[in-house]
Amino acid sequence: MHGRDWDQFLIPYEQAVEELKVKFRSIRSELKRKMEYSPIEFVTGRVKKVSSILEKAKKLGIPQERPEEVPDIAGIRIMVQFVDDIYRVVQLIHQRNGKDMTIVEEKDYVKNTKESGYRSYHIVIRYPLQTANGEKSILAEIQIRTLAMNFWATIEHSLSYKYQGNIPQDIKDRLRNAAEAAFRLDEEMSQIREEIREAQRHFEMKSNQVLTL
Ligand code: 0O2
Repeated sequence: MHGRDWDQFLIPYEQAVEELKVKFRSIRSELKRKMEYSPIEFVTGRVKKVSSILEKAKKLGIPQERPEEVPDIAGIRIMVQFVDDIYRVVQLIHQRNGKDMTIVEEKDYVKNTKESGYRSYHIVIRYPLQTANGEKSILAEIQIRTLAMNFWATIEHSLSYKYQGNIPQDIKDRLRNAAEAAFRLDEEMSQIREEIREAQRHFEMKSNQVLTL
């Protein structure tokens, strides 16, 4: 595929990322407006770069002429405050299964931490789109993680990029320690979750009062 073909190929993936961001952000704002607890803190999304698609296809043994089999060309990330919230979001996605999305694969790297120290919950979905040329469905990956997991993964990802995947052993060891610290932070926060939630509710109610004055 050449430049313009890739541009065309990526159009539905861009559309899927935009639609999925709107859908998950809407869940957050709907729950907030109903003064209910939202397990979703914030949502981001990206379309994978062409060079990364080709690299990933190679790694997964996918033929270059079938890039649509790469599962995470469209990627959505949902950040939550507490580990329990990850499973609440997973439940929300299960409820949508067979409706506006179909679950293809799930990987729980929260319970099964990766060798690197990486933790997150991954769900690959098949997502149908209405395009100018009719219906088309594509694969998308949803990653769900706490703020602490996201902090660690973002730092580790940039170091991995800097060292082209070969992070020196001493830095790897420190990253594993940092992952352990992030795990403990999540545990500590979960212990005082109710205390934190009460403070946040109080704060939100106060800000709403100021806004309506
Ligand atoms: P990018 O730039 O984020 O898109 P693998 O591909 O072998 O690492 P696996 O088990 O095939 O992982 O899983 P999956 O579900 O496809 O997850 C791959 C994605 O998860 C990665 O995408 C990362 O986003 C994230 N991820 C997995 N392992 C790690 C890790 O050790 N550190 C960090 N920071 N992220 C990880 P890409 O395509 O590698 O990168």
